[in-house]
Amino acid sequence: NHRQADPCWLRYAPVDHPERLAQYRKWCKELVTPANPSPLLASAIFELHQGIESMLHMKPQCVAVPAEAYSLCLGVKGQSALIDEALAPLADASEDSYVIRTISQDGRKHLLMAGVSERGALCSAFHLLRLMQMGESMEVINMQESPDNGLRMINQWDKLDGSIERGYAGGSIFYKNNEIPSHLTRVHEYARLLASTGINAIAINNVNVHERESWLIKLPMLSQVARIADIFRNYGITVFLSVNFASPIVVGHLPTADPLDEDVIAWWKQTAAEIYEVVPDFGGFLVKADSESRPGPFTYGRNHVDGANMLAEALKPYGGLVIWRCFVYNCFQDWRDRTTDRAKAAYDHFKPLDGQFEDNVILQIKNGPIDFQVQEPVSPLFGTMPATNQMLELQITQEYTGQARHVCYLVPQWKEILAFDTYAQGEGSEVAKIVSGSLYGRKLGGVAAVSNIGDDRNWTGHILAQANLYGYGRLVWNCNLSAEQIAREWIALTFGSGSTQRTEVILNLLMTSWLTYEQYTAPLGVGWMVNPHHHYGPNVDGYEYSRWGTYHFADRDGIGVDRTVKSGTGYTAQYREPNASRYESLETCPDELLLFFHHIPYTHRQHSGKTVIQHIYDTRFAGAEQAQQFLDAWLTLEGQMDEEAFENGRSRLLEQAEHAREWRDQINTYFYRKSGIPDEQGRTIY
Ligand code: GCW
Repeated sequence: NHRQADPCWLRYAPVDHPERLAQYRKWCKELVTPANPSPLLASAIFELHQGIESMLHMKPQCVAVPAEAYSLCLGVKGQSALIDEALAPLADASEDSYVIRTISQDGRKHLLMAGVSERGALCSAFHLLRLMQMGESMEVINMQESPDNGLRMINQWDKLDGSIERGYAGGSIFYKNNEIPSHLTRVHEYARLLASTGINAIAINNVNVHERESWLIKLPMLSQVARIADIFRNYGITVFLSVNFASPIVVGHLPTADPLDEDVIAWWKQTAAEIYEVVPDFGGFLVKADSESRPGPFTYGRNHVDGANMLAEALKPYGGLVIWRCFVYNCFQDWRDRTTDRAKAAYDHFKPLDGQFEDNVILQIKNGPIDFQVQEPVSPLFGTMPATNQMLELQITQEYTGQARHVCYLVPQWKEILAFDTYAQGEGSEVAKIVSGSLYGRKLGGVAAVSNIGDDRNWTGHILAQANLYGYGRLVWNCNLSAEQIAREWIALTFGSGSTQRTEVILNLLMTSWLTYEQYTAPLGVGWMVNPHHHYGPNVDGYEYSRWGTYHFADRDGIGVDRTVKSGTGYTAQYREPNASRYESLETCPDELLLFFHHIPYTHRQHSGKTVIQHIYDTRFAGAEQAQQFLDAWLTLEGQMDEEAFENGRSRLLEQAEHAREWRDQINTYFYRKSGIPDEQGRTIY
């Protein structure tokens, strides 16, 4: 794939508004920077040059001392009195904070982009370029920015053979044929894209670490990892590796990986020392252990604390972190067993361990108790471990939400998750405050998400899926941005800020897409109903008699999973009040999660007044209809964007519209056959 990759939201389209153009040109004649910029600052300077040249068709003069009446001025704390004064309000703020300010001095005007750290400065440069692309005035600016989350991380599920687990946009940009390729142009472009949204960490291999990937932590593979780390470092992004807990056996040829074994402990310490020789600012390990048949401490009768702390001690001298995933459950369940509830697993495993983890361990918790479904409650583990660092894990790649073939803008879902009140410290204990660390005053925390990019020219397969990658970075930097605000930014940066019709069509499509997807797929929070393995397309009983613990229990009378204390698995008790009672009672359980928490007759009336069966029919029809409207609306945009983008959207929305009808009919027919209850409106159910 030698064609140039899509620049996505870093298009830097020429400014065509004459007044804005004149104003921007006035400011951008001169760029004041330190004389010998570090590589990271050099990235910021390069980016400013590239952006200005492309948007304004002029080359800024790079100088150390301002000479013009107007100048841009990029710098870092400690560089000059001017910059330090501008940064004064950020004295206690995070390293990544920055200000953008216009100031007058000695009869000259400066537009300062100043970071507490170099990374902050880079973020400020990207911010200014974003303002220009959005057509904002540069005349008077006075803003300061601090990220809400310390770690703003991306997880790649890329494998050394070049494939990507749950990847829907081509092959890996990191690996090909079991090697790290000699040309890493796409990785460089990716670093720019991520840095521009505020991302500061990345784990570059799949959490399922098999034989080959286990060797990434050792030379000679490690020196290849270092090449990737070099690229990301220049964009302020720290590289992590996913590790195989059984590495001492697989790589070290020891007879055991027991975390309390002396030789194992020494092996990891030695390995950490070697890693930091080669990658001095290495971020640390991401670990999937004792999960879905991956090795872990359980094999040796040890627990997660033993496993995580052993690794944490090895990394501690170098400032490295252990990010330990909580996606731990019994994946060999017997469907006949109605007492085991997969939703309860993470809480049951980890809650009792609160306070025992080293302070450089962070627990990474998936947003929901099951697995990135289109609708599920927030994991009750958030906030229940006040003495443990916690991080939220989201999935940008749309494993269960249309796999980049359907449009599903996920920022609204992520907003709901972050805003969920756990009541951990009384009202106002939202997930956002738990994972940022602010609720319990913890230094480490943040958000990680599974990436949706591959080597497709447009990165994400579906052009509209770029909005999810962009939106993720923006949202975890600032959780208060609205989903609409982020969508509007993305649209302006990607398609241009003109044409309100184009903007409104795309905005409406994005903003309604999550609900639409939910409407024609699995109803009311029950989840799954997908084809096993690849998870694409309808299959109502696909997982019903499997070992994965993901059942809907539909019979002729009703459907849903009884997770109440009163008569079910007791899962609702894992929530604090008032959430526990709200979910426990049919009267107060929110409609959209009804079948996640309750097994109910088809004739049960929801709060909306509709019976469950009629709701299923109505929403399946509405969702499929809406998917068709997405396509119709997109077709009105022909000629309003480049041919390739238009065609990409057209063909994918066409598939979505067809496929939504397939979902509609399979779900409706299934429930009609089960219940025997006809549609009140007499529409065709096969
Ligand atoms: O959602 C499931 C996926 C697996 C994935 C696993 C996990 C990386 O189907 O492909 O493995 O979750 O998160 O570990």
